[in-house]
Amino acid sequence: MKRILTIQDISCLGKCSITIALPVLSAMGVETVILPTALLSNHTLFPEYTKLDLSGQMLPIADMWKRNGVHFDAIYTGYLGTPELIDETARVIDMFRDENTLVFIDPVMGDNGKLYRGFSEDYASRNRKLCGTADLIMPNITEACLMTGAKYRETYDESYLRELCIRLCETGAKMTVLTGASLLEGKTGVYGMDSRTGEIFFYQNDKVSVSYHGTGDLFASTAVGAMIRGFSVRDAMKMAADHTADTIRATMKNPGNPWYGVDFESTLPDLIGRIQKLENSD
Ligand code: PXL
Repeated sequence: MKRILTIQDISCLGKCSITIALPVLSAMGVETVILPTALLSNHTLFPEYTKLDLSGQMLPIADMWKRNGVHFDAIYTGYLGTPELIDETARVIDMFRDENTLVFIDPVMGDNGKLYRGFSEDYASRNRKLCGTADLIMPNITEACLMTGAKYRETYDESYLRELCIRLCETGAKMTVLTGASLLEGKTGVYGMDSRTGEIFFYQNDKVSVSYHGTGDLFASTAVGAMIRGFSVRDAMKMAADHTADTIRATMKNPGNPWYGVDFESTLPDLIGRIQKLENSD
């Protein structure tokens, strides 16, 4: 079984980061080791939250793993918390990376043209540096603009997405996948570029009109899980986009209306089915 290390915060309430990555990756048949960067009472879209910075723990934990001879097939990072935590994360990646370790970075820091609460421009520039070390990065359009200095647009055409990808490839990341990228009215999906070949790829599905917190984390976890299970980047992105859209639709049916997160639990069986179906078609 492949082993992945995911480095993100733990938000105790409000499904996101590790509380999505761990169950999703486990369900996909990947051994998932966690390194929490911070412990929050709840995610930062609630009116208030507590936050304990765990930077003092990260290197002692990583050192202990090193002493115990652990190897990771992949490292996947998401919301980290502070510029210093980004630097600590970079150090942990350096400690464990070898030629067989894939590094996936989701530079979680904003949406709808704005940084999330608690982040400054410094956070964006450190994230840009971290992205430069990745095999694959998965920013949304807001995060892409924050890291490249490009102007954020609500409406755009394909040349805008292509330009963003070119600028993101300039960070040094081997592959860039823009999430929440729309090529047609009523559609959304991914638009990516391989920096080594300049090859473009995209996938679009129907846009669901509501937005829930944590969908970016569900998308990234699913895409990473599929790639680790051996699917091509294209197949992994398609699976993640379809699965995320289905999960949003399932969440809409919940009469409890969980504004603080998606009902990813209800679609885990479908996700396992997707993995098995693609595996059987090989
Ligand atoms: O889903 C991204 C995310 C992760 N972790 C925390 C957050 C957010 C987005 O707001 O606040 C703590």
